[in-house]
Formats: sequence, structure tokens, C-alpha cells
Amino acid sequence: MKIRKPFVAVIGAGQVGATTAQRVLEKGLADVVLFDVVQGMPQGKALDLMEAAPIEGHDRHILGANDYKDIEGAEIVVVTAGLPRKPGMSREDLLTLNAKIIADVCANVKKYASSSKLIIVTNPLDLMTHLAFKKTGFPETRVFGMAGVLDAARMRFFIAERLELVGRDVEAIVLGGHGDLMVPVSSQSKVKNTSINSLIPEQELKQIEQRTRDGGAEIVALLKTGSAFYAPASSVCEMVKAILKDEKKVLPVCAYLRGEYGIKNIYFGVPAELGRNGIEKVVEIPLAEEEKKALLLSSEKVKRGVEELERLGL
Ligand code: TXD
Repeated sequence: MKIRKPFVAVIGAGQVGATTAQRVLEKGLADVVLFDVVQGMPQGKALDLMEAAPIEGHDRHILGANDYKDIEGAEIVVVTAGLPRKPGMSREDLLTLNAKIIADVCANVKKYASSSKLIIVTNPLDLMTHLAFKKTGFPETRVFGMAGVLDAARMRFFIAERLELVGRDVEAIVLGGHGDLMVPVSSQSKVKNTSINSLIPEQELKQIEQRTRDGGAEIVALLKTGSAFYAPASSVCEMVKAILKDEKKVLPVCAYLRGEYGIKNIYFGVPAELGRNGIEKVVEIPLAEEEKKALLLSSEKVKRGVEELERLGL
């Protein structure tokens, strides 16, 4: 299948990778190269997706690949490659295994797509994004992670459900590290310019914030095997669209900080403008005192993670 530029390369053709490919194609955003180390699997998924095209009515192409050469010249590389935690495996074991995968992916991205924008999805998100930044040596404007768009979408849905509204009419923002210390920013959440604080009683809002923090775990518990992928894929696609269409849209992105929000030298979830060049600008928004404190606490956890990466020599 002939791939036309600008195209998106998706590394890892599992649940999130394949669904991201599907969304990019079916929204007509770009052609896609879907790469995986498992032989035949990305080709099978690519063929299946092409066979859906006559019905879906798009004219995009997708190529399944086991050879990194096929990602040559990609405009955006989305990295979903990784292993899930298995029974008996420690967090540290998983960190080491996924770090090795990210290092291998980065070596190939450097070789074949050295001017691409890199969107990291693999967990632990903030640390894998940090590692990708180090391993590629790309400027920080071209290496960032996806988490905040997903966490905010979850919060938007929970607010919409509570107020019996449509999710797209709700604005919400979630900042910080992608984990149990993420910071849902209720002070900036709105429905058509009305602050959420005046629509939902504080106690209920706290419950929505907690459900947002536990959003990933809630789905894992229901699915029993694997983790969320529909909303994660939509979130990646939103970022891909902002870049390809040079929207300069402000989205919560895992970005490298150099003192913004009083935090530096780590990758952390903050609002950032996404456009053709990747991160065009990190945006500082006003926060309530409590939110500022929560953000600093979350940043301490990410810092400890970066120290662990260094201690493990990764
Ligand atoms: O908000 C977020 N950032 C996240 C992160 C939301 C959802 C999922 N999140 C994480 O993404 C999740 O914890 C995992 O670390 C990744 C991918 O999740 P997915 O659900 O797609 O996992 P799968 O289905 O197991 O797919 C992973 C694929 C699988 O096909 C492997 O064969 C492949 O990765 N894989 C590799 N591809 C390329 N290169 C190497 N080395 C490799 N190793 C495994």
C-alpha cells in the first residue's frame, strides 16, 4: 500500500495503537504506518482497516510493518509499544522492560524519522516520555506525552453525566503526573462559561475528581484483561489533529518544564499549545492555592521516578 506524506507512524499495534490508527484514518487526517514486532499482526490489522474503507468512505492508506524502514519520513510517531504488568512482576521490573522497549523504538525513530514529532503513550507515561527525550536527543518541543487529554475527557464525561449534558459542552482540565496524584483543576472547569463550582456541590465535585484519578483503574477492573483504549486513542488523535492541522490548540500535554509552575527538568502534565512544530508554547493558567500544592506534590513523585530511572542506569 503506497503511503503518502505527511503520514503518522504508530509503534505498537495493540489495543491503543490499532484504535489510534483507525481513528486517524477514519477521520481522514493522514495515512498511517502501523508497526509492531509481532510478525503479520500489524499487516492483518492494516488489511482489515483497508477493507472497512469502502464502507467508511475515507481514502486514506495504511501499511502494516515489521521493518522500521517503513516509518522513514514520518511526520508524527505515536509510541504505544510496551508490555503490561504481569502477576509477580514489580513496578521496577516493568519500568526496566518498558524502558528497554522505548530505547529500541527511539534508536529507530532517530534513524528513520529524525524530524518527527514524538507522542509517547506507553506507561509509566511521564518517565517514558523523559526517557524518549534523552534517547532521541530531539528538542523538547518535539517529544511529549499523552495523558492529560484522556484524564480531562474522563472528567468531562463524569461532569456531563452528573449534569445530564453532552460531554463536548463541558470543559475540564487535568494537570500533573499521570497517576494517582494527577490534579483535576475544578477551578478552571466550565460548562458554557459557567464555572463548575457553581453547578455541582463541593462534596460531589470531590467525588468526580477522585473518580477521574481512578479512571484507568475503574476500566481495568471491569475489563479484567488489558486497559482502556477507545478514549486513549481518541485523545492521541486529538493531539495528532492539532499538529497536522497546525491548530495551535491548547491541550493538557506531558511537556518538559523549565520553571513553569515553579517546576523544572521533568516531564509533567501542563496546558500547551500544539501546532505544526509540536509544542509551540507551555501555557500557565491561574490555579487555586490547593491546586498549586497538589501540583507540587505530584511533581515530587515524578522527580523521584526520574531519580529511579537514573539509579537503574536507564
Ligand atoms: O494515558 C495514557 N498514556 C495511557 C497509556 C492510556 C492507555 C494505555 N496506556 C499505556 O499504553 C499502557 O499502559 C501500555 O503501556 C501502552 C499500550 O497499551 P495497549 O493497551 O495498546 O497495550 P497492548 O495491546 O499490549 O499493545 C502493546 C503492543 C503489542 O502489540 C506489542 O506486541 C507491542 O506493543 N510491542 C512492541 N512494539 C514495537 N516494539 C517493541 N519492542 C515492542 N514490544 C511490544
